Amino acid sequence: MKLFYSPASPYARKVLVLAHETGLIDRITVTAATASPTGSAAEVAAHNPLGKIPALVLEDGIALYDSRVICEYLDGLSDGPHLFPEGSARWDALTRQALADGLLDAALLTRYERVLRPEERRWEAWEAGQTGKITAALDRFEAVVADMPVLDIGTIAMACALGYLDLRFPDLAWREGRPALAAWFAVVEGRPSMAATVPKG
Ligand code: GSH
Repeated sequence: MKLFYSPASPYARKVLVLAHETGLIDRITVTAATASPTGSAAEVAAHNPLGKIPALVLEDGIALYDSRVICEYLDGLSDGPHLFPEGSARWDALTRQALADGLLDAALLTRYERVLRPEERRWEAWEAGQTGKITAALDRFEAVVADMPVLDIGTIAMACALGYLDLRFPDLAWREGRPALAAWFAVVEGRPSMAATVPKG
């Protein structure tokens, strides 16, 4: 299986962390590719019409996207631990994944606004709105972190989201006022799956 990814992409990191945790990492060949709202690598667009990464191309040429679909597919292949729980725990895990991905969507939109949009066209209220979504998601995580399972797709998504904030938004100082979340992340980022996928770029 071939994974189009970028070393800075938190969504691609989710896939890689899950692949490490389920023992599937050796079955995946990673290919670095660029993706941007203003133009993505042709090879990415050839597999994902949205031009976004991650995209996973299977042995038979079928492409899977987005990160949620890829993670669930890989989890289904796993003979070891399963990170998409069954029963009522499933909806809790999927909702935490949605919250973490939503935090990331707001962070990515802010990043694109800061880096790609010409300065004279930037809209402060719009960036403030995205930052509000990020901080509201962080506050919710602070409130629920003590009751979370050690590892499921929701906690992986959260860990990747926090790692992305450290990479791109140190100015946000997300640990301030969120001691439980900070302590949780300090432990999680020490897992071999997280240490092997520290974002760069
Ligand atoms: N919902 C998607 C997922 O979970 O995979 C989001 C993927 C995404 O936005 N990836 C970014 C991207 O490809 C890179 S981190 N951006 C290019 C674009 O927005 O066109």
